[in-house]
Amino acid sequence: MKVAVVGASGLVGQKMLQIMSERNFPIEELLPVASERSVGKTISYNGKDYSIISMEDAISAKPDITLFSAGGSVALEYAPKFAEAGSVVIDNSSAWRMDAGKKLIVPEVNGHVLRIDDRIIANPNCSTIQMVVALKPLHDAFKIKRIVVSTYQSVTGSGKGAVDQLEGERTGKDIKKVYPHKIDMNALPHIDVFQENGYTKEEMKMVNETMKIMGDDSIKVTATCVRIPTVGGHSEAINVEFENEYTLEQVHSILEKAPGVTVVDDPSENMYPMPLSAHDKDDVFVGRIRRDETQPKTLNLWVVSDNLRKGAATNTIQIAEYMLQHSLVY
Ligand code: 11C
Repeated sequence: MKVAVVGASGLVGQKMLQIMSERNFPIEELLPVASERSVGKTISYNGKDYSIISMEDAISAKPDITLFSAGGSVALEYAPKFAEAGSVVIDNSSAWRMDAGKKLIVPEVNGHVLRIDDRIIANPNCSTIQMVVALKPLHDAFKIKRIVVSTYQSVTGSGKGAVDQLEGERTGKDIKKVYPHKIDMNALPHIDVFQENGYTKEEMKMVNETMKIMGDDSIKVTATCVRIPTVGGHSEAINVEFENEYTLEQVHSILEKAPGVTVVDDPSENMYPMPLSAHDKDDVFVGRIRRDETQPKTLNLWVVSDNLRKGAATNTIQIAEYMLQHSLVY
């Protein structure tokens, strides 16, 4: 496969390269692409140096697969050009996610909807991915009516500048701020921009993307997204109400068998998922599984995952792997 990675020098682009290497993704030719100012610089992959090339050169090279992690406006402009050149494009930005003609994919949840004529495929938002991986098997068993989710999100979700801001605040270095407030020793109930309805764009992504990925517009979602000074992954406190009754034994048994899920739930041993332990792992970790005692058919869960891996790069590579395994790349 000839594979282009657009945004190869960013946090997610770098993670994509690392994960392709770990998983022996079948790359015959790698085309790293980044902004004009990075063209000509080198990046290494599997111990070999590669020169960063321009978007135009990458399009002319007609890659079989193009992985985008370069923001919405770049994806809107260039993803169709790669697709027209015959590439399967998998885009990490929000540009194409809610486009009715594009699929929004988490392979464990809805990989089966992919078809050979899908040329631009959207990768969901990180906080949505980990929630649907944990909840889809429970939806299949008990049918979800409503989800109330509060997130505790890692600074890595805002890119390298945010990691630098946190580090700068901890070490007393004067660093350009990404957030409107100090992030160290703080919690900001503000991820992405505020919308007219008072919710942030991140919160509305969790609402709209969940319904699209689950293929069920009847699922009600309400979210509060909060940035906290962690780097290892995003955490979510999820309250979920089902149509049908469940038992905790059934929930445990379903989640233990669910693809991409690891249950860590032994409070007597202080065992529960945490960003520190989820860091650099591909699974979605679920714990604190307990009944909501205030309402029937309702469950509380704590869900943690590395947002740069399953929340971004790993999911993208898994979509590409799914396309290859099902002969959907030509
Ligand atoms: C964050 N979830 O943690 C965001 C990052 O739509 O892909 C990813 C934004 C997106 O800030």
